[in-house]
Amino acid sequence: MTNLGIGLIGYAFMGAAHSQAWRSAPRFFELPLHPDLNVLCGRDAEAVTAAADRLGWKETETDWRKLLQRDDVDLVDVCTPGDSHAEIAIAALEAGKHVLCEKPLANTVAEAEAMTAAADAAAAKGIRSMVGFTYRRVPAIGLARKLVADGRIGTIRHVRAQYLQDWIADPEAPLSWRLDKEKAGSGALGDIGAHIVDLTQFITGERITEVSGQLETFVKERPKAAAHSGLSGTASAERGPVTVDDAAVFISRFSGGAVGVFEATRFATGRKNAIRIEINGSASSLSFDFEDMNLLHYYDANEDPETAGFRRILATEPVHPYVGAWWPPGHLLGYEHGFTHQVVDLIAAIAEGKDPAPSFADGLQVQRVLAAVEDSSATRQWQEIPG
Ligand code: 4PW
Repeated sequence: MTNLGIGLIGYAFMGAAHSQAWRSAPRFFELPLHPDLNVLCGRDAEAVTAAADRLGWKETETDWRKLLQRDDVDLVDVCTPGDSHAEIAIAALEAGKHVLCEKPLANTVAEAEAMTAAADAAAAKGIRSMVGFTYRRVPAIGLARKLVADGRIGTIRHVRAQYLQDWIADPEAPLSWRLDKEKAGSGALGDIGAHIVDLTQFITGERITEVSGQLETFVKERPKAAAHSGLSGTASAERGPVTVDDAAVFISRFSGGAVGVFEATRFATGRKNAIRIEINGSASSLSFDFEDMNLLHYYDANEDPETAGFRRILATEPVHPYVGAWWPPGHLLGYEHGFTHQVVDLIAAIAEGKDPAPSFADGLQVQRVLAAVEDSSATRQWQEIPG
């Protein structure tokens, strides 16, 4: 079997999640190419070496430009904050490397446009790119999309989506790069709102065409971080400004005529990673919550009213997307499995010479929705999404 040399940039929360995906994919799925965890890249030599040992990488680099020059790297996996996505991804594509880039694709529409142009040029030479909207790969989400595509939901009337976290509800929680506009582009809007924009469009097969939104920053100043790990950190004595939104809410129209209500916040006290999506159609409804991610709730409006009601579908059968490669029915999957499914799909697309989804063009479209929400909040006007 041919090998696919992987170079991963970044080794914090997302880098660790991607590392385990590259490692576990060939252990559970039959793959046309074998991913080799060749190089892990980070700026701090000591820290990246320790991370490489822990996460299973053979070698390290401290300069991503050197990573792009290596012959043992066929694919560059970008797990850095958003401010470096465009520069790294475009350079990698130009160097002839396939690219997997974390979401949101970029910090601005202009960057996302440049990345999409680079991806299109690279695709013409057989170089593939994908943006990491990993929740698409949750089996219950794949099932929801299939039920919509099979016509089981009928005409979609309502799309309701929330992404709720609470890791900065405490006003003394320290500043992380995710609260810095220069690094992250936006706050809850881009970090987690981007996921529900992508997921609702993925499930419904419709595009968001227009939005009216409101952004809010509840806590304007916080302690600077002394150290970080994942979404938590240790506070230092110094304070600094929060330059992004803490919460983003918006209503929308979809291309098929549905109306949408969206909410993304890290201030939903008690909600840790609740991605809640409900779709109401003319024939039935679907409901999902990531905090119970193996379940899809389904209501069939054609059932006998005496016994009709939402029923729970445990999406752990071999007929459900990706599940057949894992455990017997009822043996649940978790957060990390989505990342494994993501690289499985990417490797398949590379081997088949096809463009994977979600593409950089899909990432650009999400970026346009995010920008429209920001514009709408600033102008207090509805904003159309171009294209
Ligand atoms: O992409 C998202 C993040 O940036 C994640 O899926 C969860 O929220 C975990 O971190 C943030």
